[in-house]
Amino acid sequence: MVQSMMKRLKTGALLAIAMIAGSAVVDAEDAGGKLLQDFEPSNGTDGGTCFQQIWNCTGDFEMTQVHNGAQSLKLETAQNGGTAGIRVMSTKGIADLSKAKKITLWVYDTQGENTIELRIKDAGGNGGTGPDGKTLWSANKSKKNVWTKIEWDLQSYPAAQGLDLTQVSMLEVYEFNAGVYYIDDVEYE
Ligand SMILES: [Ca+2]
Repeated sequence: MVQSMMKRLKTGALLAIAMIAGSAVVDAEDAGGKLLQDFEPSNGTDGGTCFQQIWNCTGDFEMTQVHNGAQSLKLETAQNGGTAGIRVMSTKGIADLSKAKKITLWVYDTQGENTIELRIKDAGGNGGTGPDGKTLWSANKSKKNVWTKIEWDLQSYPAAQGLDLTQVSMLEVYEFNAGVYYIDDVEYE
C-alpha cells in the first residue's frame, strides 16, 4: 500500500517535471522577436510609409505572396542588385536596438539562394547609405521560392560613426542579384 502510493507519487512527480520541461520549450519558442515592420495597412508607421527605394529597385506592397497578415513588401531589383529601406513601425519611427542580439526578417526569394546585406540607420541619418562599408551580410541565405528566415548577428555589426542604436529608424537591405523578393515580418531578438 505504502509502496504503491510512493510509486504513484514518483510517477506524479515525473509527470510534473515533464510538463514543466514541455512548457519551457513552448515558452522559448513563443519568446520570439519583437516586430520592427510587418507592412500591414495602418500599422502605426509614421506617415504610413513602411519602406522607401534607396537604390536601383522598385518597391511595392504585395497582397498575395505574404508571410503573415495581408501585406508584404515586393522588392524588385535591377542588374547589380538594389537596396530598399525598411522603416521602423511606430509613431515615433524609432526603435531601441542597443540591447538587441539579432535582426531577422522573412524573405521569399524568386531569384535563387542569396545572402542579404544590412545597413542600420538612426533618426539622425547616421549609419545610412554611404561609402564607409559599415554593413553586415546575413548569417544565412534564402532558399529559392520558399519563405526563409534571414538573420543578422548584431554582435558582428561594425562600429559605424555616430550610429545611435537607441534610435534606429531604418534598416537598409541590399539584394545583390537582379530579381523579385518578398519581405515580411522584420523583427529583433
Ligand atoms: Ca505582413
